[in-house]
Amino acid sequence: MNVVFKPTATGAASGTLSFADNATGSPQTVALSGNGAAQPVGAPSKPVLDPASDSGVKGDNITNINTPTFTGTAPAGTTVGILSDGVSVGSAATSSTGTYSVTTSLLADGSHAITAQAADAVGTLSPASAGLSVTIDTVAPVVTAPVSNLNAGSALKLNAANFANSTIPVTVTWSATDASGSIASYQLQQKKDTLNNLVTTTGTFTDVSPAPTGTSVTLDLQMGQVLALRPIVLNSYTFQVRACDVAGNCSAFAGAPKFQMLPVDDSLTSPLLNGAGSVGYSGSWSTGAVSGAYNGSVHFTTATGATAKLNNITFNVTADVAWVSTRGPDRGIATVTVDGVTQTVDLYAPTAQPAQVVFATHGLRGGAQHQVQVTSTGTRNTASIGTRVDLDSFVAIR
Ligand SMILES: [Ca+2]
Ligand SMILES: [Ca+2]
Repeated sequence: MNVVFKPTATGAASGTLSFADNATGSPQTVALSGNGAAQPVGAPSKPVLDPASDSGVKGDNITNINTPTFTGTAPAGTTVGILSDGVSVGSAATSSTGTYSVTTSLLADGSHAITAQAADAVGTLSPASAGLSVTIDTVAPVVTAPVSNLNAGSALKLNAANFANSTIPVTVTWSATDASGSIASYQLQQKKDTLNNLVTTTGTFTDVSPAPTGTSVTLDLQMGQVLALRPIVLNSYTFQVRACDVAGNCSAFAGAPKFQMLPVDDSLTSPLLNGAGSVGYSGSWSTGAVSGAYNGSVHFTTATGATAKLNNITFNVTADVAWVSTRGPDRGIATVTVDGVTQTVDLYAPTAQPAQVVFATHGLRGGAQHQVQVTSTGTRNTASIGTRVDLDSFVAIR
């Protein structure tokens, strides 16, 4: 019989070997001693961030869970330690089937190189595993409140059966920043309150669908109506937006002040509602039907220097005013003056285009008076065959 004494732990080791037989003096014992050499321990597999610890987008290893769990495989009987940037942040025994699962202590926000290292029963360490880059992000984006603007170059969508349901494009814009990640999504919500024939209906916030993919979206908002011999319909809109980053952190909603959409039709030569606008004309203006115009008709002039001025309007919040007109082959050039600043608007187009937003001014200060006036110049684009200038409506968000 041959017996081999081979200590597996590092350093001096001893033992006894006993022989038992039926002879006198049995058992006989032989002392054993020797020096053990360290047995290599295999490196664990590269750590995997447990999907339950990978918040927001799955599989991107960007998470807001700052005590994440990592899993992998390692030699059975070992203890696996997880290191973040080389510093131990947790350990656990490897299962009998050679798997490990370690939940770390708190990791600071930022990017970390995560490695695993196994130790056997006597503390012999394996090489470190391959590293996994993980980003901890617990900070939500910061988002600004949305701003709503009317747009020159857009057009109304007329509802001739019910002008109050005609719409005007409004561009809602906001901004967002995220310190350590990137923005994954926005949630824009709209609330519409309606005053219809003296009855107020208060809306609730609902998501604008589809959800915006950028920081701006253009929506067709119902204009309402302030027209003689019709029920007054005034819509007020409130927008709020929040941003969520790829780690799943969402900002609070940032809300804009409620604004009212106020159409001031050309027909309103005196105010129907206190502060809700009218148009003051000077010079020679006529009225006429235009198919596709708001309320079906416009004021128009070819007289040089004839003016149409937005009067009797109260601006409650930072406001925009749009001038809605007709473009066409016989339309001329007008100027628009806002608080003393004058711009030129050419109404020529090769084909007739009613209900066009030909001008919009932005950011009129709330609580202040503002002068908005259209002036016919009596001039025209060389392509035009006329100098006619139409006032279909002013529209304010106020
Ligand atoms: Ca993630
Ligand atoms: Ca009109």
